[in-house]
Amino acid sequence: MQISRKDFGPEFHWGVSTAAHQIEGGYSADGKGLSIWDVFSQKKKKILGNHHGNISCDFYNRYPEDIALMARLNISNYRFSIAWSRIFPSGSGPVNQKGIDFYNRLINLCLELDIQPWITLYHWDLPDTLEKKGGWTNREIIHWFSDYVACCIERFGDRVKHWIVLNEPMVFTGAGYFLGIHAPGKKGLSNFLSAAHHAAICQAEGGRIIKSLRGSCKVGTTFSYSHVEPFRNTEKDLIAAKKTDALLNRMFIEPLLGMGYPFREVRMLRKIENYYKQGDSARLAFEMDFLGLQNYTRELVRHAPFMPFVKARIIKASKRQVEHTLMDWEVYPPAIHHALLRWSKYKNVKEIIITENGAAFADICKAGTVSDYKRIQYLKDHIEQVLIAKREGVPVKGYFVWTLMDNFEWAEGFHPRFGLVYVNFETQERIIKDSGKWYGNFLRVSDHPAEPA
Ligand code: GCO
Repeated sequence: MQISRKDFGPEFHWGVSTAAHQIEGGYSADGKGLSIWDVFSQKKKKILGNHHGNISCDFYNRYPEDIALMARLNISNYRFSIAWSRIFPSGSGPVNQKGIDFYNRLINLCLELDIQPWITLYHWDLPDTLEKKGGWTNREIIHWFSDYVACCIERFGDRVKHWIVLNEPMVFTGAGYFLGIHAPGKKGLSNFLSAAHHAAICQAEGGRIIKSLRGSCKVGTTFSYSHVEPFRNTEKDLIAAKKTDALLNRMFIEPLLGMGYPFREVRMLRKIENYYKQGDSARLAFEMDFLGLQNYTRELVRHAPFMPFVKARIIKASKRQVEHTLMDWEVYPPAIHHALLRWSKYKNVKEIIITENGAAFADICKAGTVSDYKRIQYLKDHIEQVLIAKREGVPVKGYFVWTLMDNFEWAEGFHPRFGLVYVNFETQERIIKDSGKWYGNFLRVSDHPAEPA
């Protein structure tokens, strides 16, 4: 199928996404406080190759060049996050004006170049001072987070029309507070359930605060979603898939939609009620203007009697010998279509934006070019699936590629390259990959003066 931007209509939002800790560097510049990722990355053997994000893409200093590059690629929406500890170095208390100044410069430059900023308030980099007080496991986080959100809206809400409260709560609570493989490296069920419940309240609370301070802003929040299927067509694998799906895909969206947590499928989740205070059930719900869907792959799941809580295990793509990315995620474009259809069946979902989709491949830079044809195919195939869903009536209103440029991929360090733009981390040189050129061409509208690349 030959697709073009026109098929999606003029209102469709096309963009790219990034996150502060993954690109900014400047980890202690101009009064910034440390975040849990700054601290976690200093510990041995937490990050592949002992990499860290202290400098990363040096976006803190090089943002003018990067935003100009975005304009050259005809990208008209830019989703980025604010580093909480740049604004509040200790998480709460006095504001760091220099941090505010940085985001003002960034927002103003985007607007000058006709790029709409979409801001994620929390993309995993909690101020470390707050972690020392328990971080997401401490119910006080609701107050800390509310103050931070209110400050951002007061300072930037006059120019930023689209706000995203949280990035993938399942991942930062699951990997950070249950498995301990992401910052802050905590483990265990009680850490997870308390962190998860407070995050679920914060996602709704954040929406309420934004709307009460600036009713004209559009508010959303994002969720990771991997379409889950049973490995074999057996009763046991089917049950395993159901439980995994509830945990991975339903645990945060359903309370927001007023449906509560999926207790029925995953019984251990009931223990989350230990962290309830009066009024919490209602407090978990909020009607967002849009929901951000972040999809990369599907998961096949089989029954595994010794796995705690879900008795299920994901079978990796490499084991199944199917096409996969460097993250060992199967390349399976219909997953995004499944996800869109499923979300459209929920009540109260007004608009869906694909806030992340993309792939890491072993990119090689040869004589100043990166021929990443696999990424081009990946993007084309996924965009096509989005179009199919749109034509079927799903209210999908935007698509953002993860990501603008190669960056710090959390526990995987700088190994997986997800960018449309190649970054040489020694020289900080940027090279537009073939996929970047392709996206720039795809986005070009005839009356647009810019030429990609
Ligand atoms: C996430 C985050 C991004 C990742 C991307 C690739 O979805 O995990 O939002 O920060 O870098 O998804 O793994």
